[in-house]
Amino acid sequence: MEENRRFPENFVWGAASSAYQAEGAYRADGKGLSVWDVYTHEPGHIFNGDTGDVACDQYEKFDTDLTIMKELGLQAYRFSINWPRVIPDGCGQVNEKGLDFYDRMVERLLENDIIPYITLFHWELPYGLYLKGGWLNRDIVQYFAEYVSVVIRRLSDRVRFWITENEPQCYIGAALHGGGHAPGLKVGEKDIFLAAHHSLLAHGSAVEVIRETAKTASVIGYAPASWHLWSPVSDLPEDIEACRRETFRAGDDPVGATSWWLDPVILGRYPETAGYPYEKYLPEIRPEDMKMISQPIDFIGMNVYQTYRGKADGEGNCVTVKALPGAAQTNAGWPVTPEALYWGPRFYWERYHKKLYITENGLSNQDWVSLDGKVHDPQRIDFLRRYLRKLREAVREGIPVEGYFHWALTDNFEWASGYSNRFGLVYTDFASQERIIKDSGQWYSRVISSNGEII
Ligand code: GCO
Repeated sequence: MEENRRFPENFVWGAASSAYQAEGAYRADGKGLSVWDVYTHEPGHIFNGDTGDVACDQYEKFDTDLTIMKELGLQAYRFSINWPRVIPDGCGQVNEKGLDFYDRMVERLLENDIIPYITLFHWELPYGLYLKGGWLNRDIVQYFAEYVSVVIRRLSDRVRFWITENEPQCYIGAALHGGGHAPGLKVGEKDIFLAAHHSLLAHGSAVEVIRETAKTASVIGYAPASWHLWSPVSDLPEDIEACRRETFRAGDDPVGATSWWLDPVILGRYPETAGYPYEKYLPEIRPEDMKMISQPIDFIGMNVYQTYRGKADGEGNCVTVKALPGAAQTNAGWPVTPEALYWGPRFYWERYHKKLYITENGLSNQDWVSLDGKVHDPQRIDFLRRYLRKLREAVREGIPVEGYFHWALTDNFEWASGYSNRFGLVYTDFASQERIIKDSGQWYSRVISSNGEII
């Protein structure tokens, strides 16, 4: 009998974006500034001096992108709300025109049977709050709760799926520790852990607001970066165990570690960090803090692109195995390692027993418009075929991955690398704002309609 190559019948196929990377309209209709609006205007931070002032102009061209989503047969679309577009100063006065934009996005998506998955924070920190200390000021927990409350009041009658925060390793770690992300600070260890704690409290306050005020039964997730992932080079139990331990070890770079973010949210405690003297850096943790942080959520969002390879060294450690010379890499120089989409879900499920979505996966590719006017990207198709086959293995072993969001829908603003890294299923001509569905987009459309059978 033909083996069943399909994903589960209720598996959700989508694509993703984020506000600063796609919307543009950085000063339109009363929108306030975010730290990225300011940071990209400061010389030297962004490749080629690119900014997100216009990006994919999705503020004006959403209907164009919606038509493409419909043509691809997308079942869901993940996007973020730009906090200062809704509350220009980050706290206080609401900008109704900003809310109206997202209200219309939700309406248009639902009219086209596309489920909105909304990320409440994808790094768009209001500049006004940065000036009040940003994530270093515990008041941000209340400001975030107020912002979330405004969004939930307007959209939760039609939106069920929420992701509170995206990749704190970036907007705390990289942003405050000299990692090339806005606002581009280099604060001390103590402040990094303080900001991290506040961002976890803000996550908890958002869960509380959604649970208490949403007008429909909400499904809430949290999406840290999944780059701290080791996959075994063999199926030997000792190699698997060594990689599992390394994946969740918060050792020499706790704030970069997955467990630093997911253990408090799911397990209600910070992880052990063998060998790293982090205790002296931890901020004051008030009695109610861990309870606030670890309010139950419904899923973990996994942004998975790659994995290290590892094996046991015979002394209880995991040795990272170097890639072979000339191993496949993407345009961004990331290794092509499809096993990430098997071992990541498996290790997360075994530790947290929480449903999962792949909230980001894809690659940067050297895409351009060929003489025939099309965008041929066989590398992306091969990459996705390999990764999705590994994901299908995990799902068929019973690991509850509920859906997959390709990063990204269209080529967009890729942070410090500007527009030099194209991640889209859809090509964006940033001069004309024309869109061209790439070969991979046409292929992904068939993946969706066959529920994965063609991979
Ligand atoms: C991230 C962010 C996205 C990136 C994407 C490609 O994971 O870094 O969520 O905004 O653009 O991952 O780097």
